Amino acid sequence: MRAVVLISGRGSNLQALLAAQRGGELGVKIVGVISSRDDAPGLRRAAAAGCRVAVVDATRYPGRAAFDAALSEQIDAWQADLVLLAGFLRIFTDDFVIRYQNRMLNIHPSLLPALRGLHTHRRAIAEGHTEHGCSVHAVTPELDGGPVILQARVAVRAEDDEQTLAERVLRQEHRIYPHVVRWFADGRLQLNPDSVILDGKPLARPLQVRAGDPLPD
Ligand code: NHR
Ligand code: GAR
Repeated sequence: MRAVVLISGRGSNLQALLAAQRGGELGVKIVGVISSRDDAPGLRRAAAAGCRVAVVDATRYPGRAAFDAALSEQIDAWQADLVLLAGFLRIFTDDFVIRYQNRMLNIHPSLLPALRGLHTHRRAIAEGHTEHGCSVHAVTPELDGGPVILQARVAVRAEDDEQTLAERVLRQEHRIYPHVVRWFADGRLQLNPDSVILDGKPLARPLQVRAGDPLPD
């Protein structure tokens, strides 16, 4: 199975996926990495790992539809079976999402449906949340609204600031994202527009782990 990873920045989730691939634990081959920014540090990680890279610079397209068209041209040239968003910062048009419906995943830094959108750590602290975390979900046209597969819960500490909280959540992102990709690769996970099937059974609610706990099989 062939996966393409979409990034916009640092690329630490990409790095976690590449590490899992190297360890034989990912189950899919990352055939290319596409960045929406030409200065994304993640591009260097991809190149260092021997991955093909492409830049589809969002600032060079007149609108979302033109950007998405260029993106899908590259994804399709690489014949991706699976599209993985990893810190990707551009909202897609419905047409793009529908094209990759049922084969596109995202890692989002909150316990969805709480805190959709950006700056989730800052908002978790500002709103006084005592728990925070991250979610792997199927991408649907509704922003951060697709069915959630696996979440990791992280306690918010009184002394946390945006950065310390983000660091602890990020460590969990790096655990749960490769794990869910493996389920997909093994044919255990099927994505539908408003449900996900794991091992033949619809998930009534997301699977959850706490930060220290082992991941579900
Ligand atoms: N597109 C669709 N249609 N549905 C989803 O669920 C998507 C998506 C595109 C990206 C990732 C998401 C996240 O994990 C994602 C999910 C970007 C923004 C955003 O506001 C929000 C959520 C996510 C990604 N982007 C601004 C925009 O106007 C730009 C922000 C910037 O460039 O700094 O595209 O949180
Ligand atoms: C991660 O925390 C990811 O969940 C989040 O941005 C960070 C990217 O880090 N994604 C979003 O907020 C998407 N809008 P990375 O580039 O090191 O993987």
